[in-house]
Amino acid sequence: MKIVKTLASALLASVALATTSMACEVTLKSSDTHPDGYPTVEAVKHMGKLLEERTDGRLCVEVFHSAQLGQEKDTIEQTKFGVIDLNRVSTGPFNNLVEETKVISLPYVFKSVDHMHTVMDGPIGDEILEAFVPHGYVGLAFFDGGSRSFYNKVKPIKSIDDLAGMKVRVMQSDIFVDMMTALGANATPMPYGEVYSAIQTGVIDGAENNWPSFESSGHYEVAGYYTLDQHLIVPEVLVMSKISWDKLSADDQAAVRQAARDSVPVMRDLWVAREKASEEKVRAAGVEIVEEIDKAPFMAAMDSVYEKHVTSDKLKDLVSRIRATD
Ligand code: GTR
Repeated sequence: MKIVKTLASALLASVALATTSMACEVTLKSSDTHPDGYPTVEAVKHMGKLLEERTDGRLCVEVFHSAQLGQEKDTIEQTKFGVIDLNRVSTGPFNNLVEETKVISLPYVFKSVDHMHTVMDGPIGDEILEAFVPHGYVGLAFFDGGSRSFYNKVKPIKSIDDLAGMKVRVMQSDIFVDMMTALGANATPMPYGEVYSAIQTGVIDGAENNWPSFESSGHYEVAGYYTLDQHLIVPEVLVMSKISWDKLSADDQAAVRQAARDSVPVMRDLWVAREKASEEKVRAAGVEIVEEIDKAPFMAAMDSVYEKHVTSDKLKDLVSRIRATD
């Protein structure tokens, strides 16, 4: 009896598999460092549903969440080689590869999240998406990453002076290393997935991120002080491997691009809700939050970062156009 049951379920499973692969001629493999349910993961799943409907099931997307395919820097490389088709990452780890992404990773370059939306939804956003192509990626859409602030396990940061000598993890980009140096701290670039245990064991004192990442990563469990200095508003990006892209017909390419664009408003709604829920969870856990902080000295300290990184005419022009956008 047991054997019959096992055989029957094996048969059912193979029928299910066959149905899936018959329905989807091409299943695009998509990477995300965040867990299932996180706004970026859900937005790419939504994009996949739209694509499946609009191509009569020819194109599907499978999202590998929770860094199943690796940490961001490694997945960015694998995407270039077409091992991964789609990748949702912060634009930070792209800074050393695609020069134009540097301008949207600069501290305090955006006045607010609304300002970031206006810039990224307009011609500057399109120009930066285009800039990925010569490097082996097709930029499809920008997602939200809220604003990032400092957290640590040692003490509440109430001014720049409190950061002096602190070991703070940053994303792997020279801009963020220089940002921490300018603030008098010791920058430790490391992959996101290593941050929890690095704080726990004291390898670093803290890191920086938005509410949803601070919460979903569990970093708030080991870093009890969060200061809302909002030094970075870094958009996130969904890219496709140019190798995978070139295998698609022009119609399918257009469908991918449109589905990605249509996932943006969905992502933004999910983001607003998740920010609120994460904030509530972190506050309820007893994390000490420094709400009011004079940002002026933090902003003034960033002059050296701009001087070092905004050197070409192209980047200077982009920065001044971002600043001139209302
Ligand atoms: C998150 C972002 C991730 C990753 C992470 C990090 O806010 O969504 O893509 O970049 O930060 O700090 O590495």
